[in-house]
Amino acid sequence: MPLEAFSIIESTLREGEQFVGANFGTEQKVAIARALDEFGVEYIEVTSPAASPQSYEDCRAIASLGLKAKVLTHTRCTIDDARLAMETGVDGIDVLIGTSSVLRQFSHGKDIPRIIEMAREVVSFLLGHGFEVRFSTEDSFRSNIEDIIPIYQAVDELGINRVGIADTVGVATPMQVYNLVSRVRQAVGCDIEFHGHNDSGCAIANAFCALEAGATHVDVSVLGIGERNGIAPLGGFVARLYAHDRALVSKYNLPKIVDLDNMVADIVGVGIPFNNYITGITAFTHKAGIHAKAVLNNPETYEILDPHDFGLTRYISIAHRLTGWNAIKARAEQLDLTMSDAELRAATAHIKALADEKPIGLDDVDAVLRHMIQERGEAHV
Ligand code: HCA
Ligand code: CU
Repeated sequence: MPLEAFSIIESTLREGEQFVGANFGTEQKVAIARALDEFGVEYIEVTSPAASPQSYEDCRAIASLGLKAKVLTHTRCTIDDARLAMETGVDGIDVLIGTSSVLRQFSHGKDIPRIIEMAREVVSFLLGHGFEVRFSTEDSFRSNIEDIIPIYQAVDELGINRVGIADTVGVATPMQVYNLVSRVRQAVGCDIEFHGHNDSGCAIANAFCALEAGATHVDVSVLGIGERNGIAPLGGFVARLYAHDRALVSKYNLPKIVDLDNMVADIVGVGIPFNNYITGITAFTHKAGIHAKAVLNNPETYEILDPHDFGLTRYISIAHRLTGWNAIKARAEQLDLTMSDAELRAATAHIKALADEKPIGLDDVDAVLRHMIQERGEAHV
């Protein structure tokens, strides 16, 4: 199914600020916003100006940077919050209210007719002032679908830009996301945003499925940082889109992902996980002899992502018992050692035996190769 034209709503400066390790200073926020803008995200979402006086100032600061990306802020569904958001100079305002019974009961205590009334009031107020507006139902997947569709329809009738579906607790499966987004797609004419948490590991798949079902906007954050273990990560989501069709992400400056992951990891004081999408240390490392041979012939055999498109290189690990003679041959060529196939096979057998005895490194591989040459008495430089 062809994906709709989509936009990324980058929420490192909103959802990401809800990550326990995030305590962004103004300069850090500006640096992150500029880097995201260089990458080319369509939207940058920042913390509500109602959160604190500094949040208000920072929201204004980001909105006045003159970025290519549109700047959004995020508010509760009240006229006071909406008014404050309007003052900050942002392009758009993402409004949200909890609609699950658990949130209605334990958070704000409003019933659905009252929520519809409040939504109408706040959304028409913001639209009337010329803002791009989104209305989202928090915890959509534990809300009653018969409750949330009328809410979406009510704001759609007002001419809202988009409605948001939020998997606040990371409970949804791709199939559930597909079904709910499809239902909403039939019910409203406006754009649809999806925001999904990663508590059970489905955030990227869910975001992708939302697009397949007709969503137009997807929320991500750098490294996926957010409440608890966060939301769909920018890099991983881009990897998913790239794997589907490279053309989908040709509009972005892909090598910038490395800078963004490093910058945000640094700022929030975490390491990039070894197995992270694109930027994990092992993301482009090949090991087994069969893999190494094929990758040396044509990297596409075992790579769905071309590291060069992300400004990175692949690495073939050869110093271990799973190595193969094609990989050892490539190493000999790198060292400018001319060896026969028989010699290379013998060297490979030797390296495997050595690796069975103890962990070995590239130095050991090189030593075996050089020793072989010396033994035949004709060293090549
Ligand atoms: C929050 C909730 C939220 C909002 C998502 C949205 C969620 O922490 O404020 O506005 O679409 O996960 O429901 O992040
Ligand atoms: Cu969230």
